[in-house]
Amino acid sequence: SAAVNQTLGIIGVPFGKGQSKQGVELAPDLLRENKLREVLQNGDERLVITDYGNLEYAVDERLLQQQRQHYHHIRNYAEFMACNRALIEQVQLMLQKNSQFLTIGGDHAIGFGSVAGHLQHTPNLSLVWVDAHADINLHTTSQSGNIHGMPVSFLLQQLRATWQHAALDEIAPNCLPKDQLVYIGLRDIDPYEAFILNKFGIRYYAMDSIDRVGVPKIIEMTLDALSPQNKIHVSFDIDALDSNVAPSTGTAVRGGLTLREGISIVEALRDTNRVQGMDLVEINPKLGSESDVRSTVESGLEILKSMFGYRRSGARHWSNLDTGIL
Ligand code: B3U
Ligand code: MN
Ligand code: MN
Repeated sequence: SAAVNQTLGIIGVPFGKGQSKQGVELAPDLLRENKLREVLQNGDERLVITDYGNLEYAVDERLLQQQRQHYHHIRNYAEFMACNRALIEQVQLMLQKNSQFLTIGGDHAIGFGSVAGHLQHTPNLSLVWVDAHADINLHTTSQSGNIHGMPVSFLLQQLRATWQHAALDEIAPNCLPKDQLVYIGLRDIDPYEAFILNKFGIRYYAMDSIDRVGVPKIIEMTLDALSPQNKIHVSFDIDALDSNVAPSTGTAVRGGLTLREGISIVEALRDTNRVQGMDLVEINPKLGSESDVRSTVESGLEILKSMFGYRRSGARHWSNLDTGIL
């Protein structure tokens, strides 16, 4: 049979404590039940998929103490850290054995551990954060106290100092330079987040710039901004998509990406052959009607299959076919 040239590790992270709505923790198993593996495989035997199941973690006294002493004003700090600490290890394990990995949330709080684990394996990393939200609050700026609105602040050199009691230098010494981050799809930015984005000159393409210049130009500018030698991590929040194609999510926002725009973004990034890690987060099957859940899951699977296998322009795996019939 054909030579293997792509290996993909999958980890489910059923973590929902970064926000307050029940249900996000069900998404990894729901995607599996909806044929995640078959969709990604897409008949191409050169892709070898290993599913590592769902992440487990344990909270310890040290984290509870950090929470009590320094972070009691935000919700579930200790659980957040325990989960992400485990994810940082898991991602490195997956990258030792696979050419790519996929992290399925859960809420976007796990974006910290997924990207941080990636950075520990591959220090020269760029991050594309596709989201309606910037998720860059500090514990001192968050209005909601929800940690899924803060993961990016744990990743950036210039912001992690605000988490000085979190021992980040122990669990994730490598961090992301601010010029290697690009946001796409933003349309619900808190005032203090806007201040942070502008103060540090972080590149972000909100929906208005996508409307003005279109997705191809946005991708061109994104890739121009990122180091061409770097591997890429794509953290995809399902709420980046318009709520008409992804209604079952905790903070749906209208006026988002069409499914085709979402697919175009993912295809263009994947065509760089530099995407080494991806997250898909914030699908919540407890929100909306049965048909809302179905369309949200289907949209999520379309996004994933465009990253890992399927091409709208036709099969890429002719080498698997019996071409002798012609
Ligand atoms: N920026 C707000 C809202 C929010 C962030 N991420 C989501 N919602 N999904 C916050 O709570 O920090
Ligand atoms: Mn998010
Ligand atoms: Mn979001």
